Amino acid sequence: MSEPVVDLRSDTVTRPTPEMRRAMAEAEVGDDVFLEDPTVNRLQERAAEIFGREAGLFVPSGTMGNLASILAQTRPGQEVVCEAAGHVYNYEMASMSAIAGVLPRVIETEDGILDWERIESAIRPPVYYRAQTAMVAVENTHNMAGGTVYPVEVADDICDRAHARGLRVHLDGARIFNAAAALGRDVAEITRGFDSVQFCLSKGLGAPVGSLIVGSRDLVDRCRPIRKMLGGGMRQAGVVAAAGLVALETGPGRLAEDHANARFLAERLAALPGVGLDPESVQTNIVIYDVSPGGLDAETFLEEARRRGVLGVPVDRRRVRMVTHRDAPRAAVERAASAVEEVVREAVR
Ligand code: TLP
Repeated sequence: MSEPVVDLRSDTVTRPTPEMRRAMAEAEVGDDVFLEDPTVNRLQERAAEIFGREAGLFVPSGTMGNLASILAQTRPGQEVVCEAAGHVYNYEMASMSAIAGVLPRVIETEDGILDWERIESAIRPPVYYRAQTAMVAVENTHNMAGGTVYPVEVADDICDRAHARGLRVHLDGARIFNAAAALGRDVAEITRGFDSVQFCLSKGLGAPVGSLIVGSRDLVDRCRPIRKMLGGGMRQAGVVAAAGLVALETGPGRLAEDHANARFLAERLAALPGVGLDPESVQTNIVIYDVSPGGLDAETFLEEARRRGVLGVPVDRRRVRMVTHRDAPRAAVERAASAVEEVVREAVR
């Protein structure tokens, strides 16, 4: 029998565990548009508690969580400062412009990590004939920079100084639990300065669906009607929230294993002459590497890897991303490393 495919395209590919499926089958439900789903309410309260905030809102996706947070805190014609390789700017269908009517003002960085100095230089002067900066959007971990983590002091500094300038600060914390695991800190501590925090249940935490926005009660009260407007008012959503609760309680504690597997993969690949990668740069569960030193482009490389039962995604023409997660234990990651070694060796032969 052939071995199962090792799917490292994303940590979104994880399937619900038997415990999640049981919780889903047994979930107590009601109509969440009437605010009457007890499981959704429990998930929202628990998320708020974990993040040390007043309230939480369950949304169908990280994309909706980011957009609702932007809509709630900006007006059309204003600007949002964000990092050039960030998710809100590149992978959300330009929704901040198409729907919220705001203009992204992007800053390029090497590692995805913004700092106040760079942000400040992108803030518009307060003259009536210029678009005004309303918000800074930060991504932690930074996906396409390779899962990089914000030092807590840098995130705090951005929030403090942005607030002093009257700006809102949103955190796309799709993988904030990975950042917390890498830093050995609580999510509440590392997100305390942000006005709105979006985090995903359906990535490394392993739930099938869903994200939360956490923040003040006022923020959540503003986001709820926006969620409805965007078509995200769900009815007996407790069925999925139940899996989310299991993910929230059991997911964070095992992320260190994904990080160790990512580092293992990175070290194996960095040893190959055909791969450009510094394993020290891999801080969490995302490994991005350059296959061009071996004379390959990302698409050709990925096709060859697929033929050997290993999946990743292209980042650009030269670089490939592989993400470790619960459904790819060490043995699977070892197989992935061996397959990549074979592809690269054959290419450089
Ligand atoms: N990221 C996906 C793809 O869209 C790229 C992935 O495979 O990594 N913020 C960040 C930082 C994300 O990485 C993602 C998903 C989202 C937001 C959006 O979450 P969903 O997919 O739930 O809308």
